[in-house]
Amino acid sequence: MKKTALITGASSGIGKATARAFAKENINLVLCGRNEAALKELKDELSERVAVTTLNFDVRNRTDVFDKIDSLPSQFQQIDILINNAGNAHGLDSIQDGNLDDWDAMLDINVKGLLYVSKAIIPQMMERKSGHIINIGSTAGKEVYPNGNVYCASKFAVDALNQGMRIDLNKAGIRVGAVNPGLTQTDFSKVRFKGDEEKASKVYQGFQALQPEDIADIIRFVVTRPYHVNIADLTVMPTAQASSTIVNKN
Ligand code: 8X3
Repeated sequence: MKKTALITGASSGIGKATARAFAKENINLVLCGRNEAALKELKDELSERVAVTTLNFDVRNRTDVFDKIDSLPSQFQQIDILINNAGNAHGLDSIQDGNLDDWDAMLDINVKGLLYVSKAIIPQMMERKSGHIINIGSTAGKEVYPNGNVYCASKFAVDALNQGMRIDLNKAGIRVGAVNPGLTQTDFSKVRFKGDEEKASKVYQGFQALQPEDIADIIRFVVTRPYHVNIADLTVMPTAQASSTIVNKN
C-alpha cells in the first residue's frame, strides 16, 4: 500500500523539494503551508504521479493546526511519515540588539509549531504502532554562532525534541530522526534579512551551497530504509563548510 507523508513548509525550499522527491517514490502527499497559491501549484504538478491534498495553515495557530489536520479527507487521514520542516530565521542580531517580535516568531514557528503538528499526528501513530517522524534541524542546532543566539536556541530545541520524541516513542516502534542542514540556498536568508535580496545572496556567494534538492534526496534516502533502520541524526554541510563559521570562500 502507498504511504502518505505530511510535510510542513511545503510551499518552498526543502519542503517543496522533498514533496517532489517523495512523489517519485510513489508516496502520497499532504502539503502544508501558509502560501495557498504555491501549495496548489505544487499539488497540480505532483498530482499526475500521486494523490495530493493541501492544508493551508500557519503552524503558530494552534487551533488551526488541529482543526485542519482533523479535517483531512479520509484517504489522507493515515499519516505514515511526518516531515517537520516549517521553520525559519528572523534577524541576525546580537542578543543585546535582538528584536522581540523576531524572537517570538522563531520560537513560535520552529519550536512550538513543530510541537503542535507533532501532537496532532502522534496519537494516530501510537494507535497503529508505526510511523516515521523526521525533524528538520540545522547545523545551528549543533553549534552556536555569533548573532545566531535565538535562532540557534530554537534549533537546539529541535535537537532536544528529536531525542525526546525518539525516547518516548521507542516502545511504540515509531521511527524518529533529524536531518540538520548547513548552508542551503533557499529563501532562508531572504526571510532572515527581511527581504533584503542583496544581503541574502551574499550568504551563498563564493562557494557551492547545498541546494534544497540535495537535502530532499537525503530525506528520501532516510524514509526508504528498511523498517529496522532508523537514521537518528544526520548533519549535512556543503563541502566548503567546516563549521557554522568556517566556510572556504573564494
Ligand atoms: C540554516 C543554517 O548556518 O544559516 O539553519 O544557520 S545557518
